[in-house]
Amino acid sequence: MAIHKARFDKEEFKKAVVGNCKSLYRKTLDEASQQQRFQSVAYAVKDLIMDKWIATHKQYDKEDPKVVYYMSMEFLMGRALGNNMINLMQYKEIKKALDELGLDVDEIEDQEPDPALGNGGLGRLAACFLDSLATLEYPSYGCGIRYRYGMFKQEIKDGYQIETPDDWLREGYPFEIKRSEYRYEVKFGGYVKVVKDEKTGRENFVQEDYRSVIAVPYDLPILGYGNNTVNSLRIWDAEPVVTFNLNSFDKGDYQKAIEEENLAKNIVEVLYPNDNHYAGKELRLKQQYFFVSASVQRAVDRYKNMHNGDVSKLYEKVTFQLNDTHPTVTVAELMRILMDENGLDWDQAWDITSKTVAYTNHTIMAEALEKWPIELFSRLLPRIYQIVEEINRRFVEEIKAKYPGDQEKIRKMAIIYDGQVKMAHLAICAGYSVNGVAKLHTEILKKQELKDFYEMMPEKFNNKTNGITQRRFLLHGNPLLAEWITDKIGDGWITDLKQIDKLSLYVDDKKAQQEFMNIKYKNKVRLAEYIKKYNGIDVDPNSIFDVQVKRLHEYKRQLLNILHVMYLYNKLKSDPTFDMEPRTFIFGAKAAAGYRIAKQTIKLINNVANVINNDASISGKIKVVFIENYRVSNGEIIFAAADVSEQISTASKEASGTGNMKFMLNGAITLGTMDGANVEIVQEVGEENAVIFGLSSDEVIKYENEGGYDPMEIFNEDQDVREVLMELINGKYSENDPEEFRDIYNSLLNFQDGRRADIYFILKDFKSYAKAQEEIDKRYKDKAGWAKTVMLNTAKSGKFSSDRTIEEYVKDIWKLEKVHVEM
Ligand code: GPQ
Repeated sequence: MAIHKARFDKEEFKKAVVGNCKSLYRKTLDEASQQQRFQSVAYAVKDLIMDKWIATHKQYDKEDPKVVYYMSMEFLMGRALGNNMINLMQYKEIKKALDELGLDVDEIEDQEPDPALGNGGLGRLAACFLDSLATLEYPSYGCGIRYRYGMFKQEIKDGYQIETPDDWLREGYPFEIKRSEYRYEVKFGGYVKVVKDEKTGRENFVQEDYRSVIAVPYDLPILGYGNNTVNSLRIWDAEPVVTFNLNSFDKGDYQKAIEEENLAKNIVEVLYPNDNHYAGKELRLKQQYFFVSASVQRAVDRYKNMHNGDVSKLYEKVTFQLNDTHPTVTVAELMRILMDENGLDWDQAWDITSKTVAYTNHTIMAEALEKWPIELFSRLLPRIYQIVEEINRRFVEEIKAKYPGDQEKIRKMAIIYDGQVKMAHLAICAGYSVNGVAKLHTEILKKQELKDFYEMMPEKFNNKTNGITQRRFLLHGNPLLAEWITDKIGDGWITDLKQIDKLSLYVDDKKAQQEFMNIKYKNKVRLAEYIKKYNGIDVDPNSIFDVQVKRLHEYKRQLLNILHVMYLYNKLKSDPTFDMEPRTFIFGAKAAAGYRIAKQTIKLINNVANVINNDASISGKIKVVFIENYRVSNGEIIFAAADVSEQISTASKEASGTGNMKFMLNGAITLGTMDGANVEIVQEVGEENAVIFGLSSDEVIKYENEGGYDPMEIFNEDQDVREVLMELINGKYSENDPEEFRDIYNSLLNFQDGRRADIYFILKDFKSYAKAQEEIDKRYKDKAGWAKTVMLNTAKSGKFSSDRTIEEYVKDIWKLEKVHVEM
């Protein structure tokens, strides 16, 4: 790839910063607050982006390339300033300019709120994909929602998670631009009137008596690394149709004006903080249709403008990728626009739609499946529901034709069944591609979860193993290692991560090992300082940094981790000769606000931390730290500092995982189950350079099909496990309320609320996990062996770049062509 490095005029840049401060705040830089300085710098950087952004879209208008619209309820972007400086290839130059202005680049970057318009892996994947698309010069739009409040901020008070609103727009977000010219009306409710056109005999469907909002887009620039491509992330805000609806007021329809005002305000108010979980809230369906309708209207209009108003070949230039089922109403909305607004008949519209929409599945967790009650769905989206009904009717006919007399197939595959609209079935039926996000996950989809669909339409199914962008998670997050790697093998890895394999040559080189471990040590010092500052806890950078950061979910088994810490602590206390490498167990996780047992687990981790960290008798052999408000920005610091990457989900449950890849890239060893992309990590790095434990996915699935296993047997036979479990309810970690962790205890041992005991096989895997942890301890004692292993993890991480993932989507699904932007 030809890397393009633009001229950078340092003096001009400095002038711009000073000028911005003056025009924005009427202040000199000295007088300005840190936030105001950040804003002044950010606007100066935005200026550097603007010409490229314009040039990119001019080029797209001229060449009329095929475009992918990445439809997602979530984009977990993380901070933009540093990333933009990097992708402009001007990080050092700008840092120098800031130095000369007396500004510290780290402090300035630290002023930016993390745009956190996502929950976890799914939203962060979308952000990595946008970075790769721009870097690889593929035309694309991210389409989403401009939530007024993103992912909540987490505070820990007295060991409990407290959620506070993420008011990320309070100071104004410097990188966005409002695009009032692209406003669209989105209609909700009312009823559908059928109007017969007397001349043509055609039936037209008209929505009446509806409420509507105006969708107004804001664009965020997405910079390619070292090129002139600047794509857009388009996030939609909602405004009332008329702010004070005088018209309606005059007509006495005051109520309607108020309702529309409220609809607009509520719709984009907040991101639902659920990860891998469907809550069935009406407002959530409104959010989905809101951004989908606006995005599809815009995409169709753009296409029509470029093709004389003729939509019949839309699929040649437009493709919509559905990031899970959340935007699946895209299917029906596109049908509606093609038929009701462009006069196509059903077959024409279906032909186009089913060549335009593709679907990615991100989970097999049953509780995540979106199944809207017909009552709600049809009341909110009457015309869309009609269309879904007709899609379903035709699909059921197809099923009948293929499997005559097989009622069971219809029950399992119909889009509408049992009073519910099943979004995954709609996405699969209408989509031209269905993909999973790691090899194992896709196999499970084909063999279990979506077996019937796979049998009926095998050609649609394919795998796209997830990836991450090395620009953020190594180049920006770990500058010391990035520089060292570039010294050794050149900078090709930045846009071609496969090249990082060249480091393999150095893994037995003592000097290189020493350098690599020195960098790891410095990164551990950086994290230790962060922990001291935000947690007030002293941790030893010479101890093993053993890290589990990800959303709190039972299937991810943070509980297994902390139970093992309790077990280790018991061992240390009871056996004075027990020898272990000092270990710092680091956790970071947000729990959905309504997820009780997840919140209890956070409290448990904090209470265990409290007891252990304050026990002088173990002389600091174990420390436990819960990092508050885990998010993209502190994640970058955490990945760089980790020795051990905890990827311990119940096998079969984690579709892919992407944190696992970030740790690997930064030189940590995976301690994990054979789940999600861990399987492929082990394949790349070699079994001997990971530590694997636990049931296989086949074993888990087999138990599940047989109705589970009996954790009581383990409780009765394994004294160590029993001791730890009793400590959950004897007040050892909850002096004030011995009952505090009763739910956790029960979840492991008792059938309750219609749920089997220990459905995530925590006790079943406990012994094998403890052994794996011993293995880690043993390996760490061998310094050279350890260095080699973690270096190999970095060296063998090439496959896990989102650049590779995107190239696969482009080749197999989207069929895009690169557009090179000259300046
Ligand atoms: N994932 Cl369905 C989420 O983060 N949120 C969700 O609502 C769903 C999936 C994750 C999934 O759990 C991880 O295993 C994947 O690595 C990630 O999506 C990206 O595919």
